[in-house]
Amino acid sequence: MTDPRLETLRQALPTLRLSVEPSDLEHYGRDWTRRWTPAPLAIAWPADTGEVQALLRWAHAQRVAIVPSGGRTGLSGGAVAAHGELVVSLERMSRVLGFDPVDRTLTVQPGIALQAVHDAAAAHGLHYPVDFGARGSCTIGGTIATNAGGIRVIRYGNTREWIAGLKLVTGTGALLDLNRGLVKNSSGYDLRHLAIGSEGSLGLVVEATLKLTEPPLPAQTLLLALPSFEVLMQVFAEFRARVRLQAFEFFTANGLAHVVAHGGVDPFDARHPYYVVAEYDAGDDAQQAAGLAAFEACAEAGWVLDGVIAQSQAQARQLWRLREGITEAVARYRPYKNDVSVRVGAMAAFLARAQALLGDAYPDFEVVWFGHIGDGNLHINVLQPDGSDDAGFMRQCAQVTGLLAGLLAEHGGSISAEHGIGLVKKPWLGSTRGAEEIALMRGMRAVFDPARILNPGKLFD
Ligand code: 2HG
Ligand code: ZN
Repeated sequence: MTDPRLETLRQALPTLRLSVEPSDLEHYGRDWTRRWTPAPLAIAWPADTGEVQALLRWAHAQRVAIVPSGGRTGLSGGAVAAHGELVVSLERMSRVLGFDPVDRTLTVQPGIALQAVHDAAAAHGLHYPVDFGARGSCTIGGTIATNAGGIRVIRYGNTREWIAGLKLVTGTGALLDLNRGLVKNSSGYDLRHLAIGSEGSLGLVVEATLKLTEPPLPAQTLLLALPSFEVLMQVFAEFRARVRLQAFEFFTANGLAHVVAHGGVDPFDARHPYYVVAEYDAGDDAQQAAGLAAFEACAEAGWVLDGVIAQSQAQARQLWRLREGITEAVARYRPYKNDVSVRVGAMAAFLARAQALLGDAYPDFEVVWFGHIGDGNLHINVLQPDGSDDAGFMRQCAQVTGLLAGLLAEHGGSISAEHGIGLVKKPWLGSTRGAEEIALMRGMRAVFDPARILNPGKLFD
């Protein structure tokens, strides 16, 4: 450990676990983007809030940049450390600290995996409803830092809705206890909500009090094959009018093909242009009948090319895999990802324009489209052709993102729906946020972190 700054850290915090092992630097210096070469100064694993505070006081004094690190499943480069930063992994702070049956809250440390939160809530007969494919590895701290969305937003909203309290350590090492689990708190600025979605730029979450709810009703899962996106939106409207949706997710034939190549099972005999995995409340006969009626109405209208209603939990899981398996199935192509949103009502018009734009811009690249219909959130994965040159591919993708950003601005949309801005989308923040708004955000960052040590270079400069 030769860097003199690390020696001062050792002196300031003799008990802190630290590593400069090349394998640790490599592992903890990257996220799922795989576009930057990890080059952190070192990795630190604080054991508790006191160590995080001491660490940040030291970093503030020494002007050492910090990259907070959870499960590193992020897709925007928010957890990348490529410029000699100190990565602060919160994985040792992964305990459930408490459960309150009256408030129906679970208090956890930031490094706990989302799946472990689901399990802890279930052990008390309750439910934490934020959910998505990376549930096994992503951590609650990371979901808060990005205001993560996922597959249940249509019913439950984003992470923001489920945070009753937060403890945050700022860039000077100060500990803020934000909202303290209160339901009502009309006492000025809600800094909790400022911290949610701040991508580690205002502080490190060291504790979160999560709201819990009743477990969802038993659900019916179905997969529909559809001829066009316009029809898909009509089917969405029909289902939404007749049943209480828990999820309504779409993908296209090539996305399905990638998942099938990775062991997914296509229940249909032929491939179709669009697919939807939908899930709706089916707790009693009336709800089941309503779902069946929605399905029949869509079939009678000639909208459905094929369809299957899951007959068991195992089959429902198989259908879900076709949608949730896409990210992993295409990962080997190191896709350039866009994660954009428009108002739900503007989806069809936006998608038609975006598909035309990308069809022209990427005649030679395979583009995989999927996403969360009920939230107006499209995922666009541009697959890098095998053997192509990295820099050229990224240049072309960046150019097209510029065009897409223009289209989003026209439609009043956002360049990042749920993955965050990080490094990947930083150049286009201005397509979604006004110049005055960004200037205010910069000012807020300077208040929380006057030495600019918290995840510098992410979100905006
Ligand atoms: C999903 O909805 C995730 O599956 C990942 O947000 C999206 O890989 C992606 O682009
Ligand atoms: Zn998503």
